[in-house]
Amino acid sequence: MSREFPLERVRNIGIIAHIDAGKTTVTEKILFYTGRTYKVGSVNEGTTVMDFMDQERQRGITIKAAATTCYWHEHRINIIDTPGHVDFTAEVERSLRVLDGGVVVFDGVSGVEAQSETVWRQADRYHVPRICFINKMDRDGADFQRTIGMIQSRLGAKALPIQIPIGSESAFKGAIDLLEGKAWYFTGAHDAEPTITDVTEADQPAYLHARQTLIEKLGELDDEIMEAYLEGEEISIAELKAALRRVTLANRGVPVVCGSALRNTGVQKVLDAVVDYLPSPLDVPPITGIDSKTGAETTRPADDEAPFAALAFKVVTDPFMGRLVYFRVYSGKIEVGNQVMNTTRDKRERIGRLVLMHANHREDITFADTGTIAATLGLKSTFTGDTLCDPSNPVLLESIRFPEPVISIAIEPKTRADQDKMGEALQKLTEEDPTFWVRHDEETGQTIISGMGELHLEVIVSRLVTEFRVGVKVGQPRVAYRETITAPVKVEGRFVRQSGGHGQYGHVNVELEPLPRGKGFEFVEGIKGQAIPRNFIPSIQAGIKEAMENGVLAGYPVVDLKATLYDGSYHEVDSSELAFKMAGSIALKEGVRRGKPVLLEPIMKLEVVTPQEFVGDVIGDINSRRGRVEAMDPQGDTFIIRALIPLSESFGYATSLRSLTQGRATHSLEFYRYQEVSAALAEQIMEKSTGKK
Ligand SMILES: Nc1nc2c(ncn2[C@@H]2O[C@H](COP(=O)(O)OP(=O)(O)OP(=O)(O)O)[C@@H](O)[C@H]2O)c(=O)[nH]1
Ligand SMILES: [Mg+2]
Repeated sequence: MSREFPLERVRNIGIIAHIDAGKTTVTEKILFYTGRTYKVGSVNEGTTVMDFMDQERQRGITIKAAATTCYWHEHRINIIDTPGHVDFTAEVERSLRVLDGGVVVFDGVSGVEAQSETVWRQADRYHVPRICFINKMDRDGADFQRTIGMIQSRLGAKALPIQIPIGSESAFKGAIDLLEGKAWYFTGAHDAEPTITDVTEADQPAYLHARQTLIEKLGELDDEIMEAYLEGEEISIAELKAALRRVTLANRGVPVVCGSALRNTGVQKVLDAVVDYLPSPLDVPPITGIDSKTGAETTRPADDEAPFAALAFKVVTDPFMGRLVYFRVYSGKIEVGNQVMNTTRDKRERIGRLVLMHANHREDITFADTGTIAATLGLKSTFTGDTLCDPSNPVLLESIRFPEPVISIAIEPKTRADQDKMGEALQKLTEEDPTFWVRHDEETGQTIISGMGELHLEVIVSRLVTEFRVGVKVGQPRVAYRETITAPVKVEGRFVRQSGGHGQYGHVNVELEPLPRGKGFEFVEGIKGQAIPRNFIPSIQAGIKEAMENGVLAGYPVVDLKATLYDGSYHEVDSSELAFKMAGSIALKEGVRRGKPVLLEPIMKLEVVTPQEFVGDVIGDINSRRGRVEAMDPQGDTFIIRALIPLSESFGYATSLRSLTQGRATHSLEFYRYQEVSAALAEQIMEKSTGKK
């Protein structure tokens, strides 16, 4: 079967940005202009297609990434609209993992905000080529050039404006296309066609200057343009576009366009730029994975005829339909009824139904070919990050890594009936969200839920109540502290029992050393000779790991240490895996106790954008929360304050900032790193947590 859309005419893109930049508004307008919807959805009126969850519509923010497909100039564009709030970073992470290109949206007034920087770095990590859309050009204080400057200075990107705005703020009318040399005027009405005219006399100097600058900048990044430029040749529009495409695909530069999604200005030009400059599945390197038969690294080409390989990136439980597994096909093709191999879990699954997702609507399809982002119903054992592939050509693709939660609260069911429902609901929620963890505290009997921030947990609790109809009581937020050692130690772990008949014998010598922050756990097997038979070593490692789950100071997980097993002994008859596991655990506990243990607390990166008059109050408040101001930059009429602040001091920050600044400042909080807690404070924390336990 030939493809409806040749691969070179497919685009898989994500809309990424800081909270409130206008991603969902842009996406809604894209749906309208591509003919996907007949009415324009509005974030403010709660009528969006993409933000369809109750929680999203009520709060006016995106919580979950939503996918859709539309068509523009004979190209098929699969779009994922992602949330901007950092608490939902997992949604951005998994989207970037399966997308080929990104549209980064900026608020023309605030420019590059904290979370834009975070998603930009995430996109860098996945080598995702992107274009920038400077939105909200209609707002008071919008400034195209300043935002371009910030893209360069704050993101270190080579910004290549391919437009300049016509007018600004309330007089914003459209943009001049620097390649075509045409002016695009928009009336602001959603159903009016743009008027395309020659550049006016008055705008000529600005246009010519900007065009010249673009060609020079492009020349620095592309040899062909440089040559033509030096030869003094006239460079055609097609040549300029081709060069811009090369530069964008190689991640050497980013084309920039502008507009106002709310005022229906410039969105069509964003679509043009997506088609012109963002990659098709053929433009990105073939996906690499591990050949399950040989264990060697292998690749899978973007080709319908190649063996099927796909990555599951999202699981959603639909109350009516059951489990929906979203996946991206990297190679080959799958049809309804086919068997696939889940190489991550070594399980076979049958594809019962295939659907294309349009936010929460499903369109049944009979097959999914290379480059498609689709979902399937009925898979039982497939989870986020799993590989699905052709059973006769098994391959394992790299999974998706997610950050660990930093904040927890205890929740309790209100009634007995709520108890069972709560367990089931939490199970579904953890399946959907890899940054949401649930744990049962043995000592207090409480259920502890953990997530990325206060808003994250607040949304989960609201969903429990409204979506799953579970009555719950919620405790105070708690910090996910960690423990670690600060000095190297050598310790012995012995687990020896002689109780007539068969005894137990495990004996290990382990050296523990501190590792730098964020390094986790490392195990080194350094036994000389045959002190312990090899088959017991995995048990020792498992014993150490298990003991690390509960530290010695206040029972928090132990992190950032290296354990070297350097000696030990065994008994011909009495040694067992269990005995060695116990010995490993004993050694670890003893080692941590003697290795000058300390408590670590999560430190958050805080960024506040505030009118100048409140700068003093905001800084005073940060200082009183054990925070440290790192930088303060004026930006237009406002100030950006960057600070580090312990998570434990950040609870309720949104409310207190609102009252300090009459609601005129915005902020974002994001996990930065773990840091040692002072001895005095550690004392208090230990008292509290051991008291509670
Ligand atoms: N003035 C103006 N407001 C806009 C524009 N685009 C969006 N907005 C408004 O900005 C607010 C946020 O828009 P959204 O589209 O929800 O932003 P978002 O980036 O999707 O936000 P999150 O998904 O929560 O990160 C809404 O009130 C929009 O109406 C624009 O071009 N001009
Ligand atoms: Mg949104």
